[in-house]
Amino acid sequence: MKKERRLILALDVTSRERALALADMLRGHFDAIKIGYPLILSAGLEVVKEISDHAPVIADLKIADIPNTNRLICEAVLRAGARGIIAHAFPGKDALLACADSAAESGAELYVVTEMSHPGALQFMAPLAEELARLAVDVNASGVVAPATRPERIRQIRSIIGSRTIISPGVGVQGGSALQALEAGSDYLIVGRSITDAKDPLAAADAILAQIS
Ligand code: BMP
Repeated sequence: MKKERRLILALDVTSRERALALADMLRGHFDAIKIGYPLILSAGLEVVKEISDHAPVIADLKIADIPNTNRLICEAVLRAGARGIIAHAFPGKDALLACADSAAESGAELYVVTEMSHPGALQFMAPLAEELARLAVDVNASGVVAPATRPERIRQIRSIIGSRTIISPGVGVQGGSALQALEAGSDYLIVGRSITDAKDPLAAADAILAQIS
């Protein structure tokens, strides 16, 4: 992923046609497009390749299984054309290493979830987030996912992961501020509904770009 716009589009729509139309309309506004279960389960795995024609795809499958299953999931989605994958660290080092190895074999990026952006993440994830970030460093992940809704946590996680990449969801609909997340040390903002559900997605994307540039 080339750091130009500092924006990643979360394309959580369930229609292949709508997804492709948005990817086309918003071409050049994002450094990558993140797609996950909503689109892949609705449109099929081939949609990874189709979206890749517009921007590098990060497959957000939040992989969280035993090492062998993790490897099979990673290989399937990387073979389909994903350039990045997102995995959970809580299943432990061996499970996360399976993802790291698969990503490395494909020259793809691995992002590890630390603390999620929604309120419920405070229940189980927040107390473990720093250990999860350390595990991301241990397996040599490209970066981590850290919440734009809690910029102070981005700052803390940055102090653990050094120069690795931080990608941050939670801007807009979830209440996070784009500027505050970047100021706290995030490299890329992940933005979905504020753009995809807007009457004019192009204008909404331009407005965020203007705000952060
Ligand atoms: P939205 O901007 O519409 O809230 O979308 C945020 C995107 O980031 C969604 O795809 C969601 O699954 C993802 N995400 C998140 O919101 N918080 C996290 O902690 C991790 C995520 O991947």
